[in-house]
Amino acid sequence: MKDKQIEKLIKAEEERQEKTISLIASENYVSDDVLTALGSKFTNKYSEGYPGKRYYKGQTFTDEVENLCQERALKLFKLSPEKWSVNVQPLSGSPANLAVYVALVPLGEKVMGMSLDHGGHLTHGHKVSVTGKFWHQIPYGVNKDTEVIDYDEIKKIALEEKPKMIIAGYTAYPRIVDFKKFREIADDNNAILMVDMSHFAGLVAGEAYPSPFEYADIVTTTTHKTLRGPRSALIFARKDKTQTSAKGNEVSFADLIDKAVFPGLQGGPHMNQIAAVAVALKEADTPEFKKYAEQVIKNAHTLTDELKKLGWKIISGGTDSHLILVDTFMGGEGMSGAEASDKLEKEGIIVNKNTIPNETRSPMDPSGIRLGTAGETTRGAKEKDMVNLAKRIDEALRK
Ligand code: DSN
Repeated sequence: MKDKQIEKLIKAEEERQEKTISLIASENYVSDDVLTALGSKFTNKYSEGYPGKRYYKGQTFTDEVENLCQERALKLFKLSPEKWSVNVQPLSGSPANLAVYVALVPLGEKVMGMSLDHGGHLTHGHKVSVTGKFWHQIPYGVNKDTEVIDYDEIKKIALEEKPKMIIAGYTAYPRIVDFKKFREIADDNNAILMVDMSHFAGLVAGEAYPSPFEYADIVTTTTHKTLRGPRSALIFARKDKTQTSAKGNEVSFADLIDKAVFPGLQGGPHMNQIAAVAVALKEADTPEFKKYAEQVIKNAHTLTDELKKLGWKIISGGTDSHLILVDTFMGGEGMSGAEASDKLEKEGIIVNKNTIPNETRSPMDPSGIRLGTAGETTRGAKEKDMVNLAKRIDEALRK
């Protein structure tokens, strides 16, 4: 590179990644092919619109790449193009979720999402996010004692509040979500069911975690977590679902979402990113990826068990996914999540501090840390490595 300053920083970051262990549950390591597509000359091209309906000329190959990305996304999640559409243009997870709200939920209406400290995402209606400013969040959480979702409680809240949309799928919830129960609750209240599968999309692709598609109206996902693609997002919509427009016409959710993404919220899609997503979707549609997804969960189980043996409190008592939430504060006997993540970084283990259910501290200095096994599994880690890793984590935290 001619720009030596940036070249140096790229090299330094590469070295940092090589020398450290990332247990950040939302991170992963992409293939060289994904990087090649990301760094390709598709980045030079403006393509506002959708395949066959662009505003600028010169779209022969952008159309092909976007169509291919859509086909691969539907195929990976076993969806029929007659029944489902997918928008591959959202720049990342937050804009994808925002586009769904813009498309389907009138301003000021109620959206029911898990509260942040229980594992929900900011864009599920938290007050600091635009989704909580323009829409009214009805929060739900996990049971105080079991720390898992209490479906009866959600049913009760939904009946009282009658939200327009219910959101399932979280950013710091380690357990399997019962999408069927969410469907029943949504049906009882005539609500739209949106599943944000960002964290576990790769596990769904690898058939290691239940698929939400049988039950959801809308599924959003980022592509860079367990799915192991570049930073981007997808919005899937059931084609038979419609809403009545102001003019009295029935408009499909899919059309409303396409319009919300472009021209509602975004301009030209990042075609290099879409090409890279297409590469990752093909990589995820292989027997190797299925083995990978299974190993991610095996590793998470081993890491959880070993940490428990070493005396650490695991929220909900375990995990069914790649994600583990550790209560490091333990009611004052331990340390805050900020202190824990600092101690681990000194030993080359990168994690994020995280709130825990019924948090008593602040999000900047919460009671826990969140761990994930997606990245280390990509690097080839197996159960025995998790046993060693748990020991390293324990030693670092007790220093
Ligand atoms: N930052 C992502 C995560 O860590 O889960 C979500 O936006």
